[in-house]
Formats: sequence, C-alpha cells, structure tokens
Amino acid sequence: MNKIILITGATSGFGKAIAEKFASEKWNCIITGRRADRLHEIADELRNKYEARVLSLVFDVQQKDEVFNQLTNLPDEWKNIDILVNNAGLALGRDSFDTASLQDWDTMIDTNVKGMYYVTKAVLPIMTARKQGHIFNIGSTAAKEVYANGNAYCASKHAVNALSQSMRIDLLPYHIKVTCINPGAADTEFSVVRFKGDEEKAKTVYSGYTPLYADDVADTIYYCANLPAHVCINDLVMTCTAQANSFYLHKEG
Ligand code: NDP
Ligand code: 8X3
Repeated sequence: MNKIILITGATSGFGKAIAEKFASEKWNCIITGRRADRLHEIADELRNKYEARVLSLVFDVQQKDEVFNQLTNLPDEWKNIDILVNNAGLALGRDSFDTASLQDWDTMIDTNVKGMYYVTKAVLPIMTARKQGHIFNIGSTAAKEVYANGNAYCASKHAVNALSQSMRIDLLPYHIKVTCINPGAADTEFSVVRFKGDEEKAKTVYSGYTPLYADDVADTIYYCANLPAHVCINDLVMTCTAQANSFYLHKEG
C-alpha cells in the first residue's frame, strides 16, 4: 500500500512542489489550503499527471475547530498518515517594531505557530498509536537569526524551531522523526504576500542572484524522508549559494 503524506499550504510555493514530488513518487497526498479552487485544481493536476491518489481539504490552520474537525474525521483509507509537513505560513510586512501592525503580528503568530501546533496535535494520535511517523516543520533562516524589521515573523519562526526541538524530545518513545527545514530566500509567492500584492517590491527581493526554488526544498524533504528508519536529519539550514545567512546575501548587477 502506498504511503500517505499530509502537506499544509499546498496551493503554492513549497507545499505545491512537495505535493508534486511525492505524488510523482506514488505517495498518496493529502493537500490543504484556504483557496479552494486552486487546491482542487492542483489535486486534479496531480491525479492526471501522476495517477496519484489525492485528498484535498480546505481549511484555515488558524481555526482550531476547523483543523480538528477536518483532521480527526478523515476517511479510513486516509487515516494512517506517515508524513506530516507543517508548511502553511506567511510573513506580513517588513516594518519596524514600533510601527508594525498588530493585526499582521497576530496573523503570523496564529498561522505559523498556533496553526502548526493545532495541525500537529490533530494528527499526532495516529502517529503515536502506530509508533511511527515523520513530522517536517518549515522554519526559516529567520528561525536562526533575527533581522531588522523581521520582528514577529522571526519570532514565529524561532517558535517553530523551539517547538520542533520540543516535539523531537517528547516523541522519542514513539519513534517519530522530527525534521525542521530552514530555507533562506526562495522565489515563491511568499514576498508577494509579505508585501501585500506589491509585485514589483516582491521581485526586487529575488533580483541580482539565483534564489532557491520551491523544487529545491521539495527535493530536500524527499531526501530526508527516504533515509533509513534509524537515521533522522533533525535540523537543516538550506540557502542558495549567494546567501550565507539572514544577514549576508551577495547580489550582482
Ligand atoms: P507561498 O506564499 O507560496 O505559500 C504559502 C502557503 O501557505 C500557501 O499554500 C497558502 O495557502 C498557505 N497558507 C497561508 N496561510 C494559511 C492559513 N491561514 N491556513 C492555511 N494555509 C495557509 O510561500 P512559501 O511556499 O514560500 O512558504 C511556505 C512556508 O515556507 C511558510 O511557512 C514560509 O514562512 C516558509 N519559508 C519561506 C521562505 C521563502 O523565502 N519563500 C523561506 C523560508 C521559509 P492559501 O493562501 O491557499 O491558504
Ligand atoms: C523567509 C526568508 O529571509 O524573508 O523565511 O526571512 S526571509
């Protein structure tokens, strides 16, 4: 029987690429996101292109009741989730601590932190009962260094890092692997969302160098997911070659 992966935030960027990678390798994919049309279109694409089995679930990870309602009532053939990828997330704004919007801060914390632990708590009973599973949490270089005007986004990703460590310790008796993937700048819809639809501003983030692409992250997760049962990559920072960390990014031209 094919294995099952659940990927949150699969309507674009990393999540979509991860779904495509695993579907192409014959995994059964549960994909989630808020934009229903996009999500269902992607599900159809994966079915047509790879003959993959795909279940698409529309919910907002910030809504605790929705998360639990959807994930604790999965059809029997979708219950035994082998891999959970906590990927849904966003940055909103790049403003100084004194002027940044409280609403943006709440949304980032509610999505990146609380959404992650709601989804994990909803899925975990399946993994602990089976004494197996692999949880991937998408952190960031912003989980490692705090940069100017990064405030709540950096805080949310530091929390992802801390919660990943906590999960790893507490879930040891259940043989559950926990891998925190921390990418640097990657060309997805991330910056368009961060700059609230300002495409020009978003484009400048990725100009003058070759950034990471979503497929790079998907391939890395696929690699980590296919190591022998006794091996776990706990924490992985990946950047494009032009970037050293949150502070050093070499641009040309
Ligand atoms: P995208 O904007 O392309 O994708 C974000 C995904 O998250 C979308 O599918 C979106 O779906 C989903 N999402 C956002 N908010 C919610 C919500 N409340 N409920 C459910 N789904 C939600 O960005 P990326 O692919 O780049 O980002 C994926 C993750 O990677 C994020 O956690 C981000 O912080 C992190 N990251 C990104 C980096 C980058 O430079 N791109 C680098 C390091 C980390 P929908 O809108 O349909 O709900
Ligand atoms: C996204 C990368 O540099 O905008 O997590 O924080 S960065």
